[in-house]
Amino acid sequence: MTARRTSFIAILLLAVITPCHAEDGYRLWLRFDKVGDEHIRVAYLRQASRATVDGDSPVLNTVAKELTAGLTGLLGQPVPLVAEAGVAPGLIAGVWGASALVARYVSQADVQGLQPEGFLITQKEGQLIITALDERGVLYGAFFLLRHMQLLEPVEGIHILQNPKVKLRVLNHWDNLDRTVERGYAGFSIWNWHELPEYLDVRYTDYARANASIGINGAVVTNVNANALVFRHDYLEKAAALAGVFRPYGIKLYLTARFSAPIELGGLDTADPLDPRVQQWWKKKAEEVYRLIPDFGGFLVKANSEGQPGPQDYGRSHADGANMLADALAPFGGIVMWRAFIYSHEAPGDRAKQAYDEFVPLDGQFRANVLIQAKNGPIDFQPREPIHPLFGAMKKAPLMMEFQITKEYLGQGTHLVGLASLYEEVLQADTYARGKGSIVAKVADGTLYGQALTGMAGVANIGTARNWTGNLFGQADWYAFGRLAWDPYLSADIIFREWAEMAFTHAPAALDAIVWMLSGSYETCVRYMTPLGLHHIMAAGHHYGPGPWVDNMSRADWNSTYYHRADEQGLGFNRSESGSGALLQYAPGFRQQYADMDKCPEQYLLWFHHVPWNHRMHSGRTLWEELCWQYHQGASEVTALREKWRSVKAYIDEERYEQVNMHLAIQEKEARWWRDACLAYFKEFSRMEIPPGLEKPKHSLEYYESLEFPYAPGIRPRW
Ligand code: BDP
Repeated sequence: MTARRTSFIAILLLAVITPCHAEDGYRLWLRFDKVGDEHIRVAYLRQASRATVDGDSPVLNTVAKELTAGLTGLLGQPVPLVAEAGVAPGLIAGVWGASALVARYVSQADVQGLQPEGFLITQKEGQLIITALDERGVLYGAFFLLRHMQLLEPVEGIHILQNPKVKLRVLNHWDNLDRTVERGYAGFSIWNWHELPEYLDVRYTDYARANASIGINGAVVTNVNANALVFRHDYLEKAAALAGVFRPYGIKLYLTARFSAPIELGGLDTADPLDPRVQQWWKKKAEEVYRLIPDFGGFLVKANSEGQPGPQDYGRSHADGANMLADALAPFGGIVMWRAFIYSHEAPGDRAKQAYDEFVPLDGQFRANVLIQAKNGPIDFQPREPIHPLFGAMKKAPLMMEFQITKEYLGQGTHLVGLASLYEEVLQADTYARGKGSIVAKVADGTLYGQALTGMAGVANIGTARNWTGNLFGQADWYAFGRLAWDPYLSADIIFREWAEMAFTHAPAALDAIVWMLSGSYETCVRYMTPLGLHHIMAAGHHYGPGPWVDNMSRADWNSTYYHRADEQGLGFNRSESGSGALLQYAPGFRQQYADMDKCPEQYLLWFHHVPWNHRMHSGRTLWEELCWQYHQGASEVTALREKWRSVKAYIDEERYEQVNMHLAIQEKEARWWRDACLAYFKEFSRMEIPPGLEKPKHSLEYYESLEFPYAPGIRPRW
């Protein structure tokens, strides 16, 4: 090959892989750029160059809008909406039973197996049909088809029937009415209460469509640390305006209910759930809410936890409190999501045991429209926790999984950590509640005990940042949550690939690299933050960065030292039978795996055991050596992440490339900070040196302890 030809080919190649316009991440995974592969584009054109949406309603109009816009983008030419696709091949969407046009092609037998919100996509007599038993199903079918095409999958002979496995797929916004976001790392709240209800920011619509595209059907728009004010009529009108934007996208609006609202807002002298005046206040409030928002979803409640008011203030139980609210909502079809994230003021024994101790005895006492919402682990969204003992233990009340999408304890806004791996690990974990195979996904979808009402919640990572999530890769976590709420059995790697392909590129080399980054990043983060079952060793307050030395908080169980229990003998929290006994809250099959220090899977070793520093690990290293090794390994894996990202530069637009690049540089620095600060601290107890070949901490322990971060999100500067 001549030099001229080589350089010509190089220029050509460059032209093909160099994106022509800058991107800022706003479009998320819904970019719908023209399909580059001509064969595939022509095949799509043959089938979907025109579309008919049979029916006229807000949701079906959304279907029409999304299909025509998405297809127009993908096909690179206007895809008109026609009255009837008719003779020539086209796309038809409509509700089965309501659409005569759909009925022409799809029989009763074809829709066997469809459930509410599920959809069928099939090809009949040259027509591509999307149908469902209800409008939401058609909407999800439309978005599924668009994703299918974004992923360049063939439509020829397509036949897909899907039902959501979980009924309530809900984002929890920890957004305050003053627009600050508790544990939010992407700017301020997107809800502009000041300008609502008149001004409807286009973001509300874009937010709703992003959610609908992944099957999310509910949004709690206010913080669990709730403000009663949101139930004042003017606020409710504002909330109603938001609900109006969400409705055509199949999303219900929910609010957090402050338990003491009857006092603060209603002027009563009590919020006792058994007091008829209190019950009446909530009933009236529910009526008012439903007058304004006829499809209002219900309440999310944090009660008697971290200082929030609750039924126990009046000597009543969680069931009394939840049922009172459930009764107020029941006439309108509303539900209560009652949180199990509670730990008492008195802080007795092991905090990990408290939710189980309080909730299991109440199982069977909750109304049918109450779900118990539990975090994935028994403490608090730590980088890695064993599953919450409530999973599998609540046999009657539906247990709703709460994942954190915002990365409060996993690097906040600066770290790339693919949370789908964490979610997958939890959902695939075996509770052994009904023998082997009783995995958490079966609790989530209700099949373990046959619960009809099921739900999954994710604490949102969305804010005013132009790219929605601040850290661009946070979009993958939002996406993953939606996909897993729809189907908790999906694998993380499939989700990573879908997202990377839609958000970035089809180029195999780049795609492999991005998926590689995402799929290893969770383990990496655990290694440089809390390896081997360590937990809750972050800095106090803002939770940014390491703080294993924290020991002066007002509550014992807010201190890191309470959790790691480092001493001259060893490290870790003995939760076995000889310790706090937390392990006994799990089913026998589960217990067996963790009871013996020598056999306990090492990822949870220090969660369940206090382990001598010279304990021999599976690797042959001592605990101390292994700890050092894990921290170093984690930090060096971040360096590898950075290198990998560099390898995709040619395939990514400059703007997003740089966004990620800058964050990775911070992550690398912070991973080393975690490593060095933690090892400098634990070294004081092990009294052993950092093993040869591994870097020693850069600074003294005093240095790490002295660091302050007045600018960290979630803290008010003191100066
Ligand atoms: C903790 C957060 C705190 C939340 C709490 C909760 O630090 O801000 O209010 O969880 O879930 O992790 O209620």
